Amino acid sequence: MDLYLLLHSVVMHAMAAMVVLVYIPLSIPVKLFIWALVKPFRKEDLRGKVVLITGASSGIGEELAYQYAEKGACLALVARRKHALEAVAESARERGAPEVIVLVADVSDAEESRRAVEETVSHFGKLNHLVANAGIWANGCFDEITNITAFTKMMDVNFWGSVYPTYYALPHLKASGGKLVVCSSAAGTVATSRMSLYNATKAAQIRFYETLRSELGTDVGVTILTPGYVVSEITQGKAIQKDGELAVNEEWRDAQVGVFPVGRVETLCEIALDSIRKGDRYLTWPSLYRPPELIACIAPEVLDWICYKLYNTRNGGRSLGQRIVEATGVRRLYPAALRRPLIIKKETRDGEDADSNV
Ligand SMILES: NC(=O)c1ccc[n+]([C@@H]2O[C@H](COP(=O)([O-])OP(=O)(O)OC[C@H]3O[C@@H](n4cnc5c(N)ncnc54)[C@H](OP(=O)(O)O)[C@@H]3O)[C@@H](O)[C@H]2O)c1
Ligand SMILES: *[C@@H]1O[C@H](CO)[C@@H](O)[C@H](O)[C@H]1NC(C)=O
Ligand SMILES: CC(=O)N[C@H]1CO[C@H](CO)[C@@H](O)[C@@H]1O
Repeated sequence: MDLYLLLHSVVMHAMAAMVVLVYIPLSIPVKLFIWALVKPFRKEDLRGKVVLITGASSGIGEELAYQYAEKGACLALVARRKHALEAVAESARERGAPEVIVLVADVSDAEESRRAVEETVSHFGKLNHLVANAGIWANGCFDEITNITAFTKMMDVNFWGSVYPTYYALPHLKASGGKLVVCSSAAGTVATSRMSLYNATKAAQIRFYETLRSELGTDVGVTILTPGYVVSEITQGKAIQKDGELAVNEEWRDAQVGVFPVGRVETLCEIALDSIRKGDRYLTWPSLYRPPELIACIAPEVLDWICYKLYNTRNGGRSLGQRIVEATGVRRLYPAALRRPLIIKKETRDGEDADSNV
């Protein structure tokens, strides 16, 4: 038995060595060739394609809807705020979407996710892309949380809220040879202080969709988006607070974002849609979040050290990051939208004003 185990171990290590020494050098020119001369000329034509986007009432989901609209796709927009969705639908029509429907659903509920997918397919007769984008954010140090059980809802929305629609959409995507797109986060690939639970929900998404991709083969393409900070209600400060309530907290947002730039959501979505149409496996934007992944892989202790130095507040209650932000006034470089206070628009399922759905 020991010998059998040893044999497998040797084979696995030899295989890894072959990948590094033989496969990588040989595949680089081929990949470069495909990247430069094949993919740019074989982008998917989206005219008449049917795309379901979750979390389309604001931020990244909203902007992706406009980008798809400009390419002539038909849209099914899903979120909980009806009025906000209807406003996005109207703009999407103006920007070229032949047909847009609005579906109010909470994606953390399996039955509501099923209904959203089925209504899309019964309306349009098919489904070509599912964009699982809906998500909520939380930041702050783990040991500052005062109501831990309130954080399970972030897993329910970010992880299960992607998995449920995916489950119900998969048969239709297989039938159309379609694509799955998931909006994870750069926080899912590298350890980032103050985001342990959020990062865990995002890492869970990545692992899930990577595994699914290996099960699906070439039937359905899977593109995993791992954006860094971009302007949206999340970076305007909307997050689950340490007591478990969803609220806007700009001070915590500043402590989190610190010196990092906050990108334009339009640029992210333009680049993301290009990537989706080319069938890329991953897209990380802004590209400054790519090197940390490499560091996390080969020297995790370096990243831990930097994060700890930048974010820990054991030295007088303000982290180094916060002190740099204050000393340099870098906050002035934040996009204007981040300096305007965000009022979370609350409404009931029927579009009435309410305070219960955040
Ligand atoms: N902004 C960033 O810097 C950044 C960076 C990396 C990754 N991301 C990820 O990008 C995705 C989109 O976020 P965003 O930045 O665009 O923030 P956002 O403006 O807050 O948008 C989040 C969207 O998700 C929807 N949503 C939340 N809970 C839902 C639920 N239970 N059921 C259905 N829809 C729900 C919201 O609509 P309703 O409230 O109307 O339901 C909203 O449309 C998230 O997965 C986020 O984690 C964002
Ligand atoms: C903690 O959050 C949960 C879920 O939101 C809630 O049911 C519970 O009442 C909260 N507990 C306290 C002590 O606030
Ligand atoms: C996928 C991944 O790298 N997740 C990271 C999330 O954050 C924790 C702790 O901060 C890290 O240990 C994980 O590696």
